[in-house]
Amino acid sequence: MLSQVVELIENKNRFAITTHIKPDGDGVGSSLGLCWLLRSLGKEAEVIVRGDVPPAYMSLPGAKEIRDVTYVNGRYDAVFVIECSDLARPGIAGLDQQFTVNIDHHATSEHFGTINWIDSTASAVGEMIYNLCKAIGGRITKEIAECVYLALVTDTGSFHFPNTSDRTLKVASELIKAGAKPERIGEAVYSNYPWSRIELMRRVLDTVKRDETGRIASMRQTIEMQQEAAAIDGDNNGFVNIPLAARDVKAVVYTREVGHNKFRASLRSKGSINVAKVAEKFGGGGHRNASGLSIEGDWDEVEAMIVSALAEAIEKAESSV
Ligand SMILES: [Mn+2]
Repeated sequence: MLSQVVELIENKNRFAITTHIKPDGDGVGSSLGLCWLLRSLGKEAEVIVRGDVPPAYMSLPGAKEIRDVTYVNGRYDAVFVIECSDLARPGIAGLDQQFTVNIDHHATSEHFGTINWIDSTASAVGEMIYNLCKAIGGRITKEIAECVYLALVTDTGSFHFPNTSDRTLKVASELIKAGAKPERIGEAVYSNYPWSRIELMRRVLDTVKRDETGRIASMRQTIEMQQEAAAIDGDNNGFVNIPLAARDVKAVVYTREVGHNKFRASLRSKGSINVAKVAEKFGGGGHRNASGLSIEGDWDEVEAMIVSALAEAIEKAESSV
């Protein structure tokens, strides 16, 4: 919990921060925000991530110093693990030998850390980093503000997803006061993609279809499409939300081929339709309106199973109104 994290930071000096592989805006923004907070408190801190950081987040202060590592190769008093469901998600060997601090806002997170601070009421881990800064008596520097603001913007869909609360906007307001520039960060995130994103989008959207009710949309991404588009990690960020823009569409499943008969699926929904529950049926997890899972099998069958689970979730939501 928060008090344990505060006590740890007050008593120790050398920290590393990591997040999941293929990090999103909350993963990168929160990790860097925490890094700047620790440094502002006179501590040694660095961010270590397996693989590349998406270009959309490279303009953040400190992003260029993020180290790409495959194993924990420094000596730390503790390693913060941001937004990971388990200790394998960062893809970094040796984390199990470290004193780890699990910080997450997903209720489904395993309590894998030596310390676990889970706040499922937070819109983003970024909001938790802000709370940590306040709890420890730190000052929101311009660097912290920019990193945490990006985390909030990306995890709340620019402040319109249902996780957006009055607290989220209050925090965002404080971050702007501390120097975060919404226009600059918005442009860096949303108007800064390589052309390969557009090429990939064209191919993925070509597969979009609806079930017979017209309320569930599905679309696919093959490995071949990625190659044809010369896509890089993060190029497909947010694709899953595109079909939700249609009035009648209540839920979306977006499956990506990751190997032979192996898929990663993202689920999205509107209103009270709970796709976290749907993902859990298949061993995944997430939030009510945004979740994900991994699955193996014949693509058509796998997709049909998920679509029928989504249909059940829609019925359930409607019958409880
Ligand atoms: Mn998040």
